[in-house]
Order: sequence, then structure tokens, then C-alpha cells
Amino acid sequence: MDKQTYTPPKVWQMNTDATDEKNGGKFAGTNRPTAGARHEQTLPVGDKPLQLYSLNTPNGIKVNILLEELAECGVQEAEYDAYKIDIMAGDQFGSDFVDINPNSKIPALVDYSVNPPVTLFESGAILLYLAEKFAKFVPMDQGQARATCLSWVMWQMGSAPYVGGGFGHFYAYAPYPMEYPINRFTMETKRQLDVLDKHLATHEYMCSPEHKQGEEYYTIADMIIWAWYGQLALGKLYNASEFLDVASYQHLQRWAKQIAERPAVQRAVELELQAITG
Ligand SMILES: N[C@@H](CCC(=O)N[C@@H](CS)C(=O)NCC(=O)O)C(=O)O
Repeated sequence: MDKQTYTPPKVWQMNTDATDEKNGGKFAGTNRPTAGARHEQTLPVGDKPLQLYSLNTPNGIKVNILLEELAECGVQEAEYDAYKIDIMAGDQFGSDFVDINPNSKIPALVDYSVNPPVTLFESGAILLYLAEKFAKFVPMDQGQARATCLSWVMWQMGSAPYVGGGFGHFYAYAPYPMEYPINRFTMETKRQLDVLDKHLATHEYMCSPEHKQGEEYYTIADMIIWAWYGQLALGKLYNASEFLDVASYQHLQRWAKQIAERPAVQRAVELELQAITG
């Protein structure tokens, strides 16, 4: 194992040399320790009730899935225009986008069917808002079913950063392999995969009652978790299926494949996003 070679200074300063191996990870060009708009950028607004500003990353795909499932159910009020926010080009720091999401991350949504329009950021908030607005894919009555759904939705929001910002970053994006963080975040990612695998051994969907089959139990919890852990299990993220031995999580595999077969999910993954300029 590497010996410690870095002594933190008294006050941290940003290393601005993106070619430097200490700062040269995949996102070195856009990351800064400050928030707020970096340039003026007007966002287009189409004629559909919902305007989505996003990208087909796992966090973006969650919203695509729900919107496409609502379309599958024929909910016309959930029609939407979808625009591409290119995060490698820095579109998330444009002024209109930052007005919608001061945190400068996709996905963001504006609901123009209400006056004044409602703005949303954070994928979990967007999914809950839409599911509740149309009373679909979330149990609406107070009680165990709703509590279970909210619990898994929040579990995903709290857990996936260890996979994306932790495991994925150090395994796939860091400028060179580092054993300590890879071990730490691989351990946690595999623990989370096992949480899901054990749950899905006796639950068809995330919120199904134990040993009870039925599509009516498919909820936003499945959508939000599939976008990260379903795709990870199916080998779609970080080229890491062998390293994580994803094939060994058999129940997770069964569920991930079942959801991947849904037409709405297939459309969501391939969703075409319109350019924000020109
Ligand atoms: N907790 C947020 C995370 C969103 C997020 O991390 N989005 C990433 C892409 S998947 C992003 O926009 N990154 C741009 C950046 O960090 O500058 C959510 O679930 O909406």
C-alpha cells in the first residue's frame, strides 16, 4: 500500500493546473469550489407543459423514465420538451439554468401548467413532485406502502453519491488509480448492491409486499434505483461489471432485466435532448 505522501496545508487552495495529476481528473475543467452563474445563457422554452433541462446520465435518466411511463399511461398533462445541458461544456453554469437550480446540476424541471410556473431541482424531488401531481407510481395514502416508497427513494438519493462520486470517480475518472479510495468505495458499493439483492430476493419490485407479484407495485423507487443500480448491474456504468462481480447479485439481475425490458425505460435511456442554442 502507498505510504502517505500528502500533508494538507493550513488553508486549502484550489490547484488551477488541470493538467496536473493531482487535479487532472475527468471533471477538472468544470469543477470549482464556488457556486453561481458563470455566464449569461437564456434557456429555450417549448410549448409542452413540462420543460426538462437535463442529460442522459443516471440522475437524468430517472426523470426520463417517469415522464415516459406517464406518457405510456396517456397522461397528456405530463408532456414535455427536453433540452440538453452539456455538463462537460459548462451549460450547468448558465444564468437561466442557475436560476432554476442554484446547485448547477442536472436534472432540472419547470412546470408551466401552473401559474406562476414551478421550478424544481434534485432528481428525487422531481420524481416525487410529478408522481404526486399525477397520482401515479407513488402510493398516495399515508401508511406502510407510501412510507416504504419514500424510504427507498431517499435511500437512493443518499446512497448513490458513494457509487458515483466515490466508486465511479476513483475507479473510472481519477487521473491515476489509488488503492485506499477504491477499496473504501468498492466496499460500500458492493454493500449497497447486497442490500438490494437481499431485498429483491423476496420482493418483485422495491415496494412490493413480500412474495406478492403485481405490476401495481412498480413505483418511482424502482425507477430511481434502476437508473443507478440497475444500470450498474447490467454493466452500463464505469466498465466495472467484472471488478464488482455484478453477475453474482442474482436477484438484482432479475429485477434489473425486468425493468430494462419496459418500453418506457428503453425510450428513456435513448431520449433525444434538444440543443439549447441555435
Ligand atoms: N443529487 C442530485 C445530483 C445531480 C448530479 O450530480 N448531476 C450531475 C450529472 S449526473 C451534474 O449535473 N454534474 C455537473 C457538475 O457537477 O458540474 C440529483 O439527484 O439530482
